Amino acid sequence: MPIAFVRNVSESINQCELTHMEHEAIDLTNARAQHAKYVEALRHLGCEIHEFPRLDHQPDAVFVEDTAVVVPELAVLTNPGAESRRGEIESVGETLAAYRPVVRLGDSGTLEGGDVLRIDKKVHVGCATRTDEQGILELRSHLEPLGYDVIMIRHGEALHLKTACTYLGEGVLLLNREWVDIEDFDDLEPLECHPEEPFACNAIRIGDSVLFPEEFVRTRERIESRGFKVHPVPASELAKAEGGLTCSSIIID
Ligand code: CIR
Repeated sequence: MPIAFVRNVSESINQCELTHMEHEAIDLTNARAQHAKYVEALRHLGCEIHEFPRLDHQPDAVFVEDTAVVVPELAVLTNPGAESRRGEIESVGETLAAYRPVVRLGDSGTLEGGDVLRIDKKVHVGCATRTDEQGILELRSHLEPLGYDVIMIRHGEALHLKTACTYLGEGVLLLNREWVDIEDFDDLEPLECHPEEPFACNAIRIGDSVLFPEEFVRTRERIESRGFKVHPVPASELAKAEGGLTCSSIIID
């Protein structure tokens, strides 16, 4: 059974980092209600849920994905490009140590988990605002000896690589072509988001379903037409903090 690590929304969420968006008030009650539905959906789709302790003084702590890259053999704690987020790492490491040997990236480079898209032994890593070349080199030094191919991908205006694309399974990459180039992904079939829904490329495949934001109905139609079963969840409140669905969990097998 997969385990999904999650963390509840911090009281200080309105002080979150923003890169491409203007500040818009986040309703904490609604953010927590939507987060609870997300956790319930993960449970419904077969995940065992493990909660990291809440960190109210860390505004972005709900976005646990950015703090660690976990493969079956190892957990690599990151050095987030956003300095304000570095205080999130310790509690994640303490918990993950019960499941994997844990290593930590040094502070000469930066890397956030939202930039890491792993498809089996291929680890695609976005290089842009939050992750730099040195961070990628360090991740590679941990993963290549384990047989992983670490591939650097330059992406445009998206905050993270997984804002621009995620893997739906069966060889299909959901992507926004404005932000990422399908040629960077060997042999994958592109499925483009609807042009009016540029943020609709962040989905999570679990079991035989695709967890997907309920707001993006046009892209949902495209995913369903391609033959995938979609499990919609509300995600509009944390989207104001530039968070998508993958950001709010670390899922391990
Ligand atoms: C940040 O800018 O760090 C947060 N406000 C949003 C992080 C979203 N994480 C992700 O896409 N993996």
